[in-house]
Amino acid sequence: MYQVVAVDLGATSARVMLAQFDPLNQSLKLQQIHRFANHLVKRHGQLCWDIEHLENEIFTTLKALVVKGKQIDAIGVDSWGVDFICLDKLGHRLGEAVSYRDARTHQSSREFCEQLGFEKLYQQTGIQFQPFNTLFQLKALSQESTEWFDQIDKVLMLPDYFHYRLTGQYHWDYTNASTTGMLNCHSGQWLDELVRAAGANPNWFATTELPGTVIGRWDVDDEHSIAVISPPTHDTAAAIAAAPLMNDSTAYISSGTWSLIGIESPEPLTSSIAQLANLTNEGGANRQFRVLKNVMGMWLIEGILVHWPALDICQLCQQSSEEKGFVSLIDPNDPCFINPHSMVEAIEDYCVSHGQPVPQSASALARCVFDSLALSYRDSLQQLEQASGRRFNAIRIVGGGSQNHLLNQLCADVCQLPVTSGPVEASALGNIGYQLIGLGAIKDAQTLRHIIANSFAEKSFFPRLTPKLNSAITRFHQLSQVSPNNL
Ligand code: LRH
Repeated sequence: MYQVVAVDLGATSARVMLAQFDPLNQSLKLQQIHRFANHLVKRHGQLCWDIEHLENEIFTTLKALVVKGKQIDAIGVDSWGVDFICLDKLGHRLGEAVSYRDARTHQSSREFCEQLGFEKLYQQTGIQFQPFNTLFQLKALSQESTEWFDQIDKVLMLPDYFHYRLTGQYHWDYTNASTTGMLNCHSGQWLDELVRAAGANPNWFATTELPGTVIGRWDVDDEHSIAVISPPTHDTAAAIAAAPLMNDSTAYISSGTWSLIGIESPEPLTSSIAQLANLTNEGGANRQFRVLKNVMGMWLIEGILVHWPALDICQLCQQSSEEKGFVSLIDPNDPCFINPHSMVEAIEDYCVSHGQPVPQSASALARCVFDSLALSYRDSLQQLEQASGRRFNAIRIVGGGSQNHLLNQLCADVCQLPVTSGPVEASALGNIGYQLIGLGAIKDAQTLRHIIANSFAEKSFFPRLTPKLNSAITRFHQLSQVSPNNL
């Protein structure tokens, strides 16, 4: 029996999961050890991650597991992409872990991108335009005249920072490095010229490595030392690695704070169609490309729930399933939703400015979001079909958001495709799976998917006839003009 721990950091909630893998029966069991809130904090006028809080929760939980006498064969950390930490020569942290939701890049990113020529950039990196790509964050940092800027010796993506804190080793995981927008998508190498253009130094980074690599050991105390094995450290890469995708005609949605909707492809898709649709080509755990579209996901719902603290997501979904559908619609990717002062006001203002009724309750607001997300999935699927030349006949939804039966059903209805949901803990499972591959306990990526498919429950949703669908699609298209200007 193997026991492996995944630290899976989400933008709003983080968890430490313990997995047991039985090699004889090829079965995997997952247990939640600890779940804790993750939140943004304001530091020196910037929105940052509370890095001390995260580190404290991680180390306390891991130590408690060891003290309880749990045999642990390996540990690995994954988190959201693009964000990083700077270190000095001695390995000390410089500054804060500024969040991608901070506005520091929102103006300048577009200018910088135009200066570099987005088409050339896209051809080289295959990475979508998002104002928060690491490339633009580094540019903003280099222009901030921070007093410690000259002391930067290394830049680590967030999960690799925690790996470093555990092992003392520096490591750059390929999947997360691909989200920086600074890797050549064909060679997987850092584009030094681009790194320099961002005001950064190519020496701050080293060669990326594939998931499954042993990074080092965490010496807990005199008696205990545990291997630290790199998972796909980008949570989306981990989630897709755990999605039981068995053929090319199934599209996936990794549903959480974001809805990442896409396909796997052996090569990057960088045609003008893909560029116009702002599809990204992120590095997959299994050397495939994750060709996908970022759609603003549960972030919108989390923003609504802030205003109704007594409501939980299950109650909200139940109530919104009783609301009339397709009354008011939003473009979920409109930049006004990336970090509004109030999500409710942002949705209300959007409805007013687009001549639609203002939703009058939490459930009506949520229904507006769910309908709009499903419509947005439909458009994204069409863009993916155009860019890849494939036809989809099914959708697999994984991640925390896959527990939302209302959204799963709406997705099936609006896309007119069967939907299968699960596993819920996809990123933790992808994390664990690649540690087990690293340990030699699981043969390869495909075997991992079979093991996950056989070990965890799934649920099916079949498309139903939806009377107001066509007019809703037309109205939605009037709102969301497909353009890379949209986030
Ligand atoms: C999802 C995610 C997504 C990125 C965003 C920053 O958690 O990693 O893939 O685009 O966060």
